[in-house]
Amino acid sequence: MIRDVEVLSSLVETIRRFVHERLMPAEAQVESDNLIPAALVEEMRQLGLFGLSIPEEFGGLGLTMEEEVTIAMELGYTSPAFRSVIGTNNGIGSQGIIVDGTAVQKAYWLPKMATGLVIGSFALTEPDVGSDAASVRTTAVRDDDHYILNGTKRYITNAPVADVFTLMARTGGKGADGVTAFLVPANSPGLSLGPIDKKMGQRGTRTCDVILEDCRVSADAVIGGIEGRGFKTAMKVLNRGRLHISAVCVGAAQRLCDESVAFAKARVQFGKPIAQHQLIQAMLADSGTETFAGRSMVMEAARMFDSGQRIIQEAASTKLFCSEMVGRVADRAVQIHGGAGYMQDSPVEHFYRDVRLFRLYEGTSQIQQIIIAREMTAERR
Ligand code: COS
Repeated sequence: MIRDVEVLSSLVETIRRFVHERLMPAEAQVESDNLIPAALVEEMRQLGLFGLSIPEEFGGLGLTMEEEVTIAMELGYTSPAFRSVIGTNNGIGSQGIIVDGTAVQKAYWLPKMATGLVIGSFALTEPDVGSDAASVRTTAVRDDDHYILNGTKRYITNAPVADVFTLMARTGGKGADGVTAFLVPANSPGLSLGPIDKKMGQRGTRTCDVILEDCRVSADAVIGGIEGRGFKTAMKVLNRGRLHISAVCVGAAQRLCDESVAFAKARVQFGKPIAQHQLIQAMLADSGTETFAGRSMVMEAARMFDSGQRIIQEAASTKLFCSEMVGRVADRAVQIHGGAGYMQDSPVEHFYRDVRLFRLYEGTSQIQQIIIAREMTAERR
């Protein structure tokens, strides 16, 4: 439910202007430098973008899911690297604290995250643990009023700039019930970072390994103060994260549609703009239709989330459809652009590489299919 339509539309208008006037002109620079200019990060901070989903009582904007995905679609219109800077503070880096943290943990971390003064990150994946999230191998052993952590976390978004990690480690036996979520400050003794990962796309984003060697954290770093709840915390965080990522996919698909239409109207072949050739029209029509379908799914699933409904299946379906859909739209965009779409100075070239990641992180398409089928066949239905 959107609480105040006027406030939201003015926020959306502000973000849209910021995307068009400040972020889109910097896309080529981010692509070549593999870095987001610090001045733009500061502008994002000033706009409150780090605290979109953090409750107002902790200094955030306290947006509903419907409001948040509306903003995420606007941000998805430009290079995903910009959204990634603010993505962990709004999603996987803060939501564990919001959904399961103690009052003290919320009061300490959330106001700092909401302003972007502290960057939160989420460390679940490991060298041998990805899709099978319940098999976390990193260990946490109690030592008086501390825990000693050992293990390696892999491909951790924003790790090179993070101040605190929501980090899953094993405190108990095998399986999901043995996993505990910790809030591990980046400056904890025994925590170090690997070299920055070299990725196919999404240049300007920063991921790397987080290495824990007898890393000491205080016992009150356990999220919610209870061992064995980390897997469920991670799953709840990911349900929400999957809707946010889906919205970013829709924003990117809209951009690719707009780039394709502009190019097809300007490019003349066989004596007329290619937009008037029916085979090009078919590709435009399929991309426009699929983008609309993705947007509709995102909005409906977000409304269900806001009304407190169980959305495990819907979040997985939306993520599956939107991430696969934007891949198809990007492929058609390159096809419509022809050779020009294969050149590095074309935005569709980097979007083509950038959107590939959406089918992988926060659960691969195959994991979404498993979740959907399980929910459909569960006894309770
Ligand atoms: N939301 C809320 N609770 C969930 C949940 C979800 N999406 N998925 C599982 N749970 C709960 C289950 O209900 C179960 O609770 P009970 O013990 O009370 O019954 C518990 O968590 C264990 O669930 P399950 O038995 O389904 O665990 P599995 O090991 O079989 O989980 C999947 C398998 C595929 C669902 C899980 O490993 C997963 O989501 N993997 C993908 C992880 C991922 O996205 N990685 C990307 C990196 S993070 S950016």
